[in-house]
Amino acid sequence: MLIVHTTSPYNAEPPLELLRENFITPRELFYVRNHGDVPEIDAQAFRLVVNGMVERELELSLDTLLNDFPKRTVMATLQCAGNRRDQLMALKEIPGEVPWQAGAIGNAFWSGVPLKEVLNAAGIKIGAQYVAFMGAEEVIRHGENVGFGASIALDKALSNDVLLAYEMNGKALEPIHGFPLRVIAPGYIGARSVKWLAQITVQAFSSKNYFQAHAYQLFPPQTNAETADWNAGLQLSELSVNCVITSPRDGEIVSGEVLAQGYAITGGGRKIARVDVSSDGGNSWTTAHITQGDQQWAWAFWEARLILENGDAEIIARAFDSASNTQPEEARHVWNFKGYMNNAWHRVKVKGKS
Ligand SMILES: Nc1nc2c(c(=O)[nH]1)N[C@H]1C(S)=C(S)[C@@H](COP(=O)(O)O)O[C@H]1N2
Ligand SMILES: [Mo]
Repeated sequence: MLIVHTTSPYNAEPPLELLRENFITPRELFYVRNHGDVPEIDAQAFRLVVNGMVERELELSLDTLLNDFPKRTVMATLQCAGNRRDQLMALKEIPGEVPWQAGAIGNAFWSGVPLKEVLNAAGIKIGAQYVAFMGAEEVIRHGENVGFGASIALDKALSNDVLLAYEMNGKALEPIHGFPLRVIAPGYIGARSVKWLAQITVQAFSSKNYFQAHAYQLFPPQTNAETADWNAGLQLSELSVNCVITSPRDGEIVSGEVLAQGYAITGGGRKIARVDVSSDGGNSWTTAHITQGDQQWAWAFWEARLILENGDAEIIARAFDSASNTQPEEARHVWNFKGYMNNAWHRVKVKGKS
C-alpha cells in the first residue's frame, strides 16, 4: 500500500489519494522515516534513563510509565522536514536524500505520559535549557555509530502536549513507529519526535547529536555540503505553513468542473485559517471549504469546486494560518541542498478532455 523509497533503512509513504481518505491516518497508511534499522527492544527489560541536570536520575520501566504516571492523548500530525522534497529535486539534484512526495505526513492520536510529568519527577536543576533525546538504534554516519538524537527547548518540553507516547491510535506502538516508547513533539518537524526512546538528558545546550547539530538545518540556496558552516545553519523545529493538493493528481484528465481536495498543516500550535485555490496562475483565488480540522497540532482537510476552461490548467493551492502566515510562490526560492521544508505553492497540472 505504501510507496517504498528504501528498504534498509525502511522509508515509505502512502499515495496521496489514499492518505486523504482518513482524517486520522490508519497505521498501514502512516509514512515511515527511519535512519537506521528498527531495533528489537525487549519490553520487559526496557528502562528509560533520565539524567543530566536533574535532582534525581531515573530509570523507568514500561510498567512504571504505564501505571504510575498519568496518561494523556493528543491528536497530532507528524510531518517530515523532507516532505515534498521531490519538487526541490526536480529543480536541482539533492544526492543521498529520500525523494519524498507529499505523503511524508500523517495524523494520529498519540497516548502516553506527558514529558513534563517525568521531568517533574526527576526535578529540573536551575540553568537547564534543553531536553535531549536519544533513540536506541544504531545509525552509522561516516563509519561511526552516531545514533539518532534530538533536543527541544525546555519550555516546549514542559508544555502539556509533548508526550512520551506508547500508543498510536489506541494500540501499542508498532516497532517501525518506535515501540515501546517515542517522543511526540506536536507542531515540530518529525525528526524531533524520537522513536525507540532510550534516554532523556536535561542540559544547558541543544543536542550535539548529528541529527540535531548537523542534519535538519536550513541553509540558503547557494550553500552546499562542501561550503556549509554546520554551526551557522538554522536548526529546524516548528513546522511552517504548508498545503497540498491530493486530488486531482498531476497529469490527470478532468472535465470542466473539478473538485480539488487536499490537506494543510502549520506549526506552533496555530490553526489553518484559510485555503485558497487558483486555476489562473494566482491572479484570482477561490476560498476552499475546510471540511475537517480545527484543532491545533493537527492538519486540516479542504476542498474546492473549480470550473476549468476546456484546455489544460494548472491548479495551485496555498494556505494561511491563524497568524496570517502564508507560503512562498516558487520552490526555487526555498531550494536548499538538504531539501528541507518545501512549502512553496503546490501546483498540479491537469489536462482537459478533448
Ligand atoms: N530513533 C529515531 N527516531 C526518529 C527517526 C529515526 O530515524 N530514529 N526518524 C525521525 C524522523 S526524520 C521522522 S519524520 C519521524 C517519523 O516518524 P514515523 O516513522 O513514525 O512516521 O520519526 C523521527 N524519529
Ligand atoms: Mo523526518
